[in-house]
Amino acid sequence: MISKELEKAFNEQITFEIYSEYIYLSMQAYCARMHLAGFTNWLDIQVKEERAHAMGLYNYVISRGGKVELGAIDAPKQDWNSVLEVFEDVLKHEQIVTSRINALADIADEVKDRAATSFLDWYISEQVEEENNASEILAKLRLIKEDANALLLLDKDLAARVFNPPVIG
Ligand code: OFO
Repeated sequence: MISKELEKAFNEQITFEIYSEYIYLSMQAYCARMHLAGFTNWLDIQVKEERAHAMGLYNYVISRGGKVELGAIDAPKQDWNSVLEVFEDVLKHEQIVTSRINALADIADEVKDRAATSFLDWYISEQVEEENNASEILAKLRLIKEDANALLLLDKDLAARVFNPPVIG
C-alpha cells in the first residue's frame, strides 16, 4: 500500500506529466503553423511520450492500492518567435521535470518505500535522455541561426522520429 504522502506526490506528478503533454501539444500547433512538418512530428511524439509517462505513474498508484486524483492544468504558452525559442523552452521544461522526479524519489526514500524508489529509477534515467534530446536539437538550432536551408534539413531529420511506446518500470 502506498503512503498518503507519496500518493499525493505521485498524483501531483501525474498532473504535471499531463501538463507537459499539453505544453508540447501547444508547441506542436505552433510548428504546424510554421509548416515545419519534422518539428511538428518530433513534438507529436513528445506529446505521446508525456501521456505514457503520466500513465506509468497512474498505473503504479493503482497497482499499489492508491487513489488517482487528477489536478487542474494551467493553459500552456501559445506563441513563440522561433523554433529556437520553442526548444529553449523544451529544455527548461525538461530540467524542471528532472528536479520534480528527483524530489518525488526523495519522498519515496524518506518514507522508505523501496518499491517506489526502484520504480522511479526508470523516470530518473528517462530524464537524462529527455534533457539530452532537447539539448542536442537546441545546440543545432543555435548553430543554424537564420540559415533557412539548414533549418529545413534539420526539419527533415526530425521527421524521421518514430514513437516507440516506452516500457516503464
Ligand atoms: Fe518530458 O518527461 Fe515526462 O514530463
